[in-house]
Amino acid sequence: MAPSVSVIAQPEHTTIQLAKSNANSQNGQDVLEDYTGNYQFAHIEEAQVSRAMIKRYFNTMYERAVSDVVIIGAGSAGLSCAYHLGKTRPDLKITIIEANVAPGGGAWLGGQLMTPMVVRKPANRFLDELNVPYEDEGPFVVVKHAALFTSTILSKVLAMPNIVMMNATAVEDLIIREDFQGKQRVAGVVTNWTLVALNHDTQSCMDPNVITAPVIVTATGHDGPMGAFSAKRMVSAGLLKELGNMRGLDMNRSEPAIVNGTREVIPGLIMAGMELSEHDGANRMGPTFGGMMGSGIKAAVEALRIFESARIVDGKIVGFFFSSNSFSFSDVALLFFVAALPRVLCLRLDVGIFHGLASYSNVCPLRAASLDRDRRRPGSSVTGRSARLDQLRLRFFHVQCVQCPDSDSVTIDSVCPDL
Ligand code: AHZ
Repeated sequence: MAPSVSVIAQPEHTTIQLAKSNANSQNGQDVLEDYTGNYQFAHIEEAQVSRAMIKRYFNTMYERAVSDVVIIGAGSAGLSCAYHLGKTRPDLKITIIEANVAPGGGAWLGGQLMTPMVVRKPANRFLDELNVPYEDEGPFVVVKHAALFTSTILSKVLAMPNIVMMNATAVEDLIIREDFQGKQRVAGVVTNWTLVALNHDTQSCMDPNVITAPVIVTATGHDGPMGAFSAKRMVSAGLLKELGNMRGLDMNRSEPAIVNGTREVIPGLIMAGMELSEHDGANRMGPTFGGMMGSGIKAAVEALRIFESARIVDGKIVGFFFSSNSFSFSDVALLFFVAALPRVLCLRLDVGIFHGLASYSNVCPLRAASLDRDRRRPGSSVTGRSARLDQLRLRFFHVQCVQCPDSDSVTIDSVCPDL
């Protein structure tokens, strides 16, 4: 139980009390913001500090053991993804895992340790959204210090109630298992304190922790001591034949290639930022950051697409709904063909009926229910107007054999059992 604290009246409109105070020092609990040598803090027990951190941190770990989205890496791509996703879907539990003590990746500086950050248009719109000022140079803009972008986006991301970040924590492995369709799916991350992860060669086995999530965004940067982590793991797990390897610098090719190529590289795993250059064999862009912002936002858009189309139970995808976004053009073309097939066959049946041909087999497997029940029996026949109606209906029936002596009468020889 925290001891009660009495706050000595402070002057209005300022937190700084310059006048000498008459602090009540009976129980040592008085606080005073006085910069003339009498500044007094509330008394505290050391264990209170420990408990305040432990309770919150481990509650977070407990709650986030099943997350909605895990973002691996808090560089410019990972943070841009977190911002867009967290803002668009405040209901999603988004957990960022960052191996370094300081989040931000390489975005604390521009190029060659210089501070200004160059962002090509139209990615300056993201800076507008974040309220990060810049100088306009025509095709690109310049933020006076890269840290202004990174500290701003970090503060906005961390202020979102649905986002938590665990830094000094490394993703050591991926959870890869069969999904409800029998396909290999990335279903979570395997984590450890980074200092532990860096010492597996010096200590005996130090087992990790896990976080499951239906969607993982990996944005671990290009190859380095930790970088391109998931791309490399895909290779060692046999899910990718080999790394494409980052190509030489070409700003004009690389930035659109990374943004447009940001995608779900294997079920459950969306890859963003420079990690994708290692996966795809794309060019690097060097010190221009619009591509990272665009790629992060595209990763968020891809994640949202999955959430719109998937049925998720306890952090696992158990099925998919139909959604216009979840189909490619070739999927739609295939569906159209499959849907049209029975009609094409039925057309043959109609033509056959009107030419008085004897019989057709297994023609139309659809819409059996629309045939009157008493006419679904073998041997039943109809003539006149009804026959014409039935001829139309028969386009959709699962009829094994139809006798058609003339265009005005239809006799059903036999009917499939499921009618
Ligand atoms: O610490 C890494 C960094 O903050 C973190 N990370 C890497 N492996 C991890 C792991 N677990 C947890 N196993 C991990 N975190 O991922 C972050 C990557 O940030 P980054 O700035 O290196 O990558 P980015 O893709 O966001 O931005 C790349 C910026 C570059 S590199 C480049 C060039 O070389 O040409 N140009 C630009 C703009």
